[in-house]
Amino acid sequence: MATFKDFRNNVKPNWCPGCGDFSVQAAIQRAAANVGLEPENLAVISGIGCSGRISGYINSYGFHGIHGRCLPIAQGVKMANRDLTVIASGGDGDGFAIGMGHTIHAIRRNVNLTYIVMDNQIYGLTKGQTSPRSASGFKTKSTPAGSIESAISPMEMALTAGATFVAQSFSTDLKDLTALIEAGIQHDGFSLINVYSPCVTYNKINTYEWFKENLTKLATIEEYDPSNRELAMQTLMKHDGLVTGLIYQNTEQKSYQEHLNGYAETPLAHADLQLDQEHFDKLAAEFM
Ligand SMILES: Cc1ncc(C[n+]2csc(CCOP(=O)(O)OP(=O)(O)O)c2C)c(N)n1
Ligand code: SF4
Repeated sequence: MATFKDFRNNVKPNWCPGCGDFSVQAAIQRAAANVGLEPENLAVISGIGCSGRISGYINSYGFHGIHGRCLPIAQGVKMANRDLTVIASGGDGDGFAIGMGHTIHAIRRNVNLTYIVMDNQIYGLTKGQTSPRSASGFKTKSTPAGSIESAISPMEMALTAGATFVAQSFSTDLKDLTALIEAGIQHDGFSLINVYSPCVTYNKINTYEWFKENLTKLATIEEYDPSNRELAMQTLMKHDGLVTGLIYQNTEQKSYQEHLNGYAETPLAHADLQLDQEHFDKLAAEFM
């Protein structure tokens, strides 16, 4: 049986020392081993950004896609090969700016995969511009007088889009984050896990200390019930989204695959797709 070490490869991450993304990488590796996967059972699909490099740092199948497009690729991989556990991952810019259309539709489509967003509330790779997760007033090179836009609330957005699994974590809470990723992998449907993952180089506001002071663990809220969508929304609004833990899970709703009429028993990846001569000639004739 694989251990988390089997999900390591020999590529040294070039994240800045102290970047929150290191813990997310470790949590994915631990969760994959804890749920009994072998490296050949896992595909990690990422977008572009510092966070997007993660697919290259895990010993599994991987695809480093294009900016904001990890979800279309990840959904395609899962539809073509249901035997793979698929994790999509990227930054808050990747998922909530250029990729937001894909994020909302992937949530409501409910394909069985886990989407992990490394939310540092800034664009890291391009050297520190405002992201849709930056608070209004946030000063960066792209907003020297402070951002005049308000920040997106991804967890509230996910609930309204019909999400069946919504969770949030903080990268230093390795144990909690690992458990949430395990639960996300085991959830039969689309799971969104937003991870506060500080950018120590460009975001001097939302630091490790800032999160420690401002985050509330749902486990400490008496009578919190993650199956209650209304309570989840109220709690998010009350805490300005700054909560960690399993926010909402709906185990009743079927995944996209289960709904799909005619979804073949044999995954496309294992099907014999070779055309015999007769079929090839017939197809070719259509283009003559
Ligand atoms: C189509 C396209 N638009 C813009 C870019 C430039 N770009 C690369 S990464 C990035 C944002 C990175 O921020 P985020 O997704 O939050 O990830 P982080 O680097 O913070 O982990 C941008 C705008 C690009 N590579 N491709
Ligand atoms: S720039 Fe920020 S997000 Fe990128 S590796 Fe460095 S600390 Fe991490």
